[in-house]
Formats: sequence, structure tokens, C-alpha cells
Amino acid sequence: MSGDQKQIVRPYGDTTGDGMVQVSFTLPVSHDKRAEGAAVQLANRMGMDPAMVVHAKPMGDGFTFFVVYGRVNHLVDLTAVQVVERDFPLLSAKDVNTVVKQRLRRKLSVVGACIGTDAHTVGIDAILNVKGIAGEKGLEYYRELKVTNLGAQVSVPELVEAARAERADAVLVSQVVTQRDAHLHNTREMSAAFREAMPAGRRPLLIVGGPRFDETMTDELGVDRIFGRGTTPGEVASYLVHALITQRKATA
Ligand code: B12
Repeated sequence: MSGDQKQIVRPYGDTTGDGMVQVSFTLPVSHDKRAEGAAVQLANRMGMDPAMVVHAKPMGDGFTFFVVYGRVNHLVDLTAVQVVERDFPLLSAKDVNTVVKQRLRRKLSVVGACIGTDAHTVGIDAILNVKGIAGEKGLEYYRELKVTNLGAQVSVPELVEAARAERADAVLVSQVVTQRDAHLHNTREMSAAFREAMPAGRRPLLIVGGPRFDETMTDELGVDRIFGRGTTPGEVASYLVHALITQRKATA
């Protein structure tokens, strides 16, 4: 953090430090004056005062979507913010290939899938497919990585079996749907299955990703790393090298 940056901050809307924020939500009521009043009441109870409905749109029968703009008095203490910082160096594809070739002396095997009923494959494909994302090629592009992408709606037993057959060094799971915490349940089921099926030391690195994961939950979910929205293939490849080769050798 730079020296002149404040430690305590508050939101900025029209003028510095005015505390103005904007939130959106849907209420199960038809759109009328009373519905807008209900939205303001909710915003007030959330600590926004004054609060103003700046957008309201009927969402089918009996539902209204709102955008509310208003002031909060809450402060943010930047020194108390907890996040997972990247604790490994970002490597180029060339460097990843070189380290794997020289130090592992075989291809590094990666098995990926969307598990449970989740069919949102765009995220895992962005990480694995050659096409990649954000101008970066996916892991299939890396000469020294062997990628097996199982696709959508893979069951946990199928995933464990594929990881065994491919002698996976790492298993990459994507979970996008979060309804009823499906992403958390599925991830716990997956990590428990790997722990049961394989002894410690033989277990592949377990990595999950998706836009709504809390990256600090690795221990609770029994995984080695969580990647959130905006992840790029280069970050994942660099982490694989760090966790499976560089760090492992250093601590061995
Ligand atoms: C495309 C899409 C679909 C497509 C999926 C096509 C496909 N082959 O993937 C289709 C139309 C099939 C679909 C269906 C459904 N969808 Co949909 N869908 C989306 C949408 C519009 C975009 C998702 C996407 O592709 N993002 C782009 C990728 C690149 O981003 P990403 O997934 O976040 O991935 C990045 C990171 O998260 C990370 N990452 C992700 N996974 C992994 C894994 C690893 C290992 C790593 C390292 C990193 C990583 O890296 C990626 C690259 O940066 C979202 C809304 C939105 N705008 O996000 C809704 C959304 C995800 N869908 C939603 C829903 C509800 C559904 C349905 C249930 C709808 C229905 N009633 O039928 C079905 C469920 C189908 C199923 N069985 O899963 C909801 C989920 C809500 C929730 N709370 O869970 C969303 C949020 C829409 C909404 N606002 O309601 N959907």
C-alpha cells in the first residue's frame, strides 16, 4: 500500500467521501408505488439513509427489480481486509514448459471437469482449451502439460476414476451454479472422495474455480486452491508449477 493511501475509506458517489452507494435487488411484489416504498424501506434497514429508487422494472408477474441509490455511514478499514494474494511468480508458457521438462521430466497431467449438474463449461474451457481467454492460450497449448477435459455434468466417481487413469497431478473443477450452495456441497463431496480413494501423497492437487467462490475457503472445502472470476490460464499454469514442482522440491 502506498504511503499516501488512506487506511480508512468510505464510498464515493458525487463528492469525495459522501458515502453514496448503489444496490440492486428484486422483491416479490408487482410494480407500483407501494413496491417502490418497500424497496426504500429495505434499503433503510440495510443502513442506506437517505435512499432513492433510481430504477424499477417489472420482472414478470408479481416481481420487481430495483436499483436504489443512497448514503451509508459505514467505513472500510483497509488494514482489516483479508484476501488471498498471489504467492507465486507468474511464469510465461515457455518458462512453465522448461521447468516441467527439466524438473518433472515427464508431462504434467491435468484433468478438468464441471461436476454435479453444472453445465457451465465456458469457464473451465477458457482455462483448458487452446483458445484460452483474455489474450492468453489455455493449458492445452502448453507442450509439457497433458490436458484431459471431461466437460459438463461429470459425477464425482467418474472424476476420481479419470484422475486415476490419467495419473493426474492436478484436478481442476469448475462450479458456476451456486443455488442452494451447490458449488460448496459439490466441492466438499469431491474433495472427500479423493481423500477416501487415494492416500495422502498420491492425491492430485485439487483446484476449484468459479465466479462466486470465496478464495479464502480452501480449508473448509478441502481443496488446495480456489480461483475466482477473471482467472487466466497463465495464473493457473504458474500455480501448478509452484505447487507441484518448485515449492514441493523446496520443502522436500
Ligand atoms: C453462458 C451461461 C449459460 C449457458 C452455459 C453454456 C456453457 N456451455 O457453459 C447455458 C445457457 C447452458 C446456461 C444454463 C443455465 N444457467 Co447459466 N449462465 C450463463 C452466463 C450468461 C455466463 C457464464 C459464462 O460463460 N461466463 C464466462 C466465463 C468465462 O466466466 P466464468 O465461468 O466465471 O469463468 C472464469 C472464472 O470464474 C474462472 N473459473 C471458472 N471455472 C474455473 C475452474 C478452474 C479450475 C479455474 C482454475 C478457474 C475457473 O476462470 C474463468 C475464466 O476467467 C451466466 C451469467 C453471467 N453473466 O455470468 C449465467 C448463470 C451462471 N446461469 C445461471 C443459471 C441459473 C442457469 C440455469 C439453471 C438456467 C435454467 N433455469 O435453466 C441453467 C443451468 C444449466 C446447468 N445444468 O448448469 C445463473 C446462476 C445463478 C446461481 N446463483 O447459481 C447465472 C449467474 C445467470 C443469472 N444471473 O441468473 N447458462
